[in-house]
Amino acid sequence: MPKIKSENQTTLETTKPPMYKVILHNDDYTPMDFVVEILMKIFHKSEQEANEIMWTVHTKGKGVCGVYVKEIAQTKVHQVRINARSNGFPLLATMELER
Ligand code: TYC
Repeated sequence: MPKIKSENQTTLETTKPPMYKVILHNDDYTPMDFVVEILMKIFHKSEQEANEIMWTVHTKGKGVCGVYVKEIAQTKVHQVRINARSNGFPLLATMELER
Protein backbone atom coordinates (compact mmCIF):
# COMPACT_ATOMS: atom_id res chain seq x y z
CA MET A 1 0.00 0.00 0.00
CA PRO A 2 1.66 3.29 -1.10
CA LYS A 3 2.04 6.09 1.45
CA ILE A 4 0.05 9.25 0.83
CA LYS A 5 2.48 12.06 1.71
CA SER A 6 0.52 15.18 0.80
CA GLU A 7 -1.75 16.63 -1.87
CA ASN A 8 1.01 17.54 -4.32
CA GLN A 9 3.03 15.95 -7.13
CA THR A 10 4.88 13.71 -4.66
CA THR A 11 1.59 11.98 -3.85
CA LEU A 12 1.01 11.22 -7.54
CA GLU A 13 4.54 9.89 -8.04
CA THR A 14 4.23 7.47 -5.12
CA THR A 15 0.78 6.16 -6.11
CA LYS A 16 0.95 5.89 -9.94
CA PRO A 17 2.14 2.54 -11.32
CA PRO A 18 4.81 2.46 -14.06
CA MET A 19 3.16 2.79 -17.47
CA TYR A 20 4.28 1.14 -20.72
CA LYS A 21 3.79 2.36 -24.29
CA VAL A 22 2.86 -0.38 -26.75
CA ILE A 23 4.72 0.37 -30.00
CA LEU A 24 3.67 -0.94 -33.40
CA HIS A 25 6.47 -1.38 -35.98
CA ASN A 26 6.29 -1.05 -39.75
CA ASP A 27 7.06 -3.90 -42.13
CA ASP A 28 6.70 -4.44 -45.89
CA TYR A 29 4.24 -7.37 -45.79
CA THR A 30 1.39 -6.84 -43.32
CA PRO A 31 -1.65 -5.41 -45.19
CA MET A 32 -2.81 -1.94 -44.09
CA ASP A 33 -6.37 -3.23 -43.55
CA PHE A 34 -5.08 -5.94 -41.19
CA VAL A 35 -3.19 -3.36 -39.11
CA VAL A 36 -6.33 -1.20 -38.89
CA GLU A 37 -8.36 -4.25 -37.75
CA ILE A 38 -5.75 -5.02 -35.06
CA LEU A 39 -5.87 -1.45 -33.78
CA MET A 40 -9.67 -1.53 -33.60
CA LYS A 41 -10.00 -5.02 -32.04
CA ILE A 42 -7.04 -5.18 -29.65
CA PHE A 43 -6.51 -1.49 -28.85
CA HIS A 44 -10.19 -0.40 -29.08
CA LYS A 45 -9.47 2.46 -31.49
CA SER A 46 -12.14 4.04 -33.71
CA GLU A 47 -11.77 3.32 -37.44
CA GLN A 48 -10.48 6.88 -37.99
CA GLU A 49 -7.92 6.74 -35.17
CA ALA A 50 -6.83 3.25 -36.25
CA ASN A 51 -6.22 4.55 -39.79
CA GLU A 52 -4.22 7.51 -38.43
CA ILE A 53 -2.00 5.29 -36.24
CA MET A 54 -1.50 2.78 -39.09
CA TRP A 55 -0.47 5.62 -41.43
CA THR A 56 1.94 7.07 -38.83
CA VAL A 57 3.58 3.64 -38.48
CA HIS A 58 3.68 3.13 -42.27
CA THR A 59 5.33 6.53 -42.93
CA LYS A 60 7.50 6.98 -39.81
CA GLY A 61 8.47 3.38 -38.99
CA LYS A 62 6.71 3.07 -35.65
CA GLY A 63 3.88 4.49 -33.56
CA VAL A 64 2.22 4.29 -30.15
CA CYS A 65 -0.98 2.21 -29.95
CA GLY A 66 -1.67 2.91 -26.27
CA VAL A 67 -0.22 3.23 -22.78
CA TYR A 68 -1.00 0.57 -20.16
CA VAL A 69 0.18 -0.97 -16.90
CA LYS A 70 2.81 -3.71 -17.42
CA GLU A 71 0.58 -6.80 -17.45
CA ILE A 72 -1.97 -5.26 -19.84
CA ALA A 73 0.81 -4.03 -22.18
CA GLN A 74 2.36 -7.54 -22.19
CA THR A 75 -1.02 -9.07 -23.05
CA LYS A 76 -1.57 -6.62 -25.95
CA VAL A 77 1.93 -7.38 -27.36
CA HIS A 78 1.15 -11.10 -27.13
CA GLN A 79 -2.29 -10.74 -28.75
CA VAL A 80 -0.78 -8.83 -31.70
CA ARG A 81 1.87 -11.56 -32.17
CA ILE A 82 -0.59 -14.48 -31.99
CA ASN A 83 -3.09 -12.79 -34.31
CA ALA A 84 -0.46 -11.72 -36.86
CA ARG A 85 1.39 -15.06 -36.93
CA SER A 86 -1.82 -17.09 -37.28
CA ASN A 87 -2.58 -14.99 -40.37
CA GLY A 88 0.97 -15.34 -41.73
CA PHE A 89 2.04 -11.71 -41.19
CA PRO A 90 5.28 -10.43 -39.53
CA LEU A 91 3.56 -7.52 -37.73
CA LEU A 92 5.52 -6.63 -34.56
CA ALA A 93 4.46 -4.87 -31.36
CA THR A 94 6.88 -4.10 -28.51
CA MET A 95 6.57 -2.27 -25.20
CA GLU A 96 8.63 0.57 -23.72
CA LEU A 97 8.61 2.05 -20.21
CA GLU A 98 7.19 5.56 -20.28
CA ARG A 99 9.69 8.19 -18.98
N1 TYC B 1 3.85 -1.06 -44.59
C1 TYC B 1 2.69 -1.92 -44.71
C2 TYC B 1 2.23 -1.95 -46.16
O1 TYC B 1 2.62 -1.15 -46.95
C3 TYC B 1 1.54 -1.46 -43.82
C4 TYC B 1 1.87 -1.51 -42.37
C5 TYC B 1 1.50 -0.46 -41.53
C6 TYC B 1 2.52 -2.62 -41.81
C7 TYC B 1 1.77 -0.50 -40.16
C8 TYC B 1 2.79 -2.67 -40.45
O2 TYC B 1 2.65 -1.66 -38.28
C9 TYC B 1 2.41 -1.62 -39.62
N2 TYC B 1 1.34 -2.90 -46.49
